[in-house]
Amino acid sequence: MTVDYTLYLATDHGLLGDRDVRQVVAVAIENGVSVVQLREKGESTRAFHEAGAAILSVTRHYGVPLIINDRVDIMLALDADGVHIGRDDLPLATVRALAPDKIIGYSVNQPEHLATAVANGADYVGFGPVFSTTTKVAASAPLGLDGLRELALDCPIPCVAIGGIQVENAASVVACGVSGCCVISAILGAPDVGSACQDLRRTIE
Ligand code: TZP
Ligand code: MG
Repeated sequence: MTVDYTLYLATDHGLLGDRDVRQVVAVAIENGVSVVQLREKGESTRAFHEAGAAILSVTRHYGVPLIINDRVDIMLALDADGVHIGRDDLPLATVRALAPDKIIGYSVNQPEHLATAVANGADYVGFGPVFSTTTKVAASAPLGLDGLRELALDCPIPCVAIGGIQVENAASVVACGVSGCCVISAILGAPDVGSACQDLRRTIE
């Protein structure tokens, strides 16, 4: 599957509030989101799986890939399109063996992590956090634009930037050479999800 990483939305149910995740994801896709990640920190396995089934019905309808954060078991149970893992999750080589044909993303914030990702068959990497963010608990120190540029320069696979990306800084992030931007609060925290997606998409392109 060829993936368009231009505008990558990760979910956060704290930011969704009472809104129906299916509706929000549908509006986001209709206005430019090209990949969706279900990120459910602190939810039960059952609730995570249920949220995945709900979102998958929407992403399938639009032909957009759904990536599951952290949990290869839930990704396989749903037959979702891929999984995004980091250094605290199952090892990348193990995940690749379990899911030979799925999209696998790997979180990177140092050159050594990028080497691990490439050597073990990741399909794409996420570079972050680029800027400081309150969305992720215990995120590593921000890379800044210089750190991001250095990682992107040597990257032989698609890469997305994440962490504190807003419409105001998205152009400078893209200028570092990434394939796209992954955002949470710039979309889910916006008063109008559709126009936030349109503004981000236009800026990134
Ligand atoms: N990984 C690094 S920063 C981050 C994740 C999941 C959170 C990004 O959220 P936001 O709201 O787009 O800064
Ligand atoms: Mg993880």
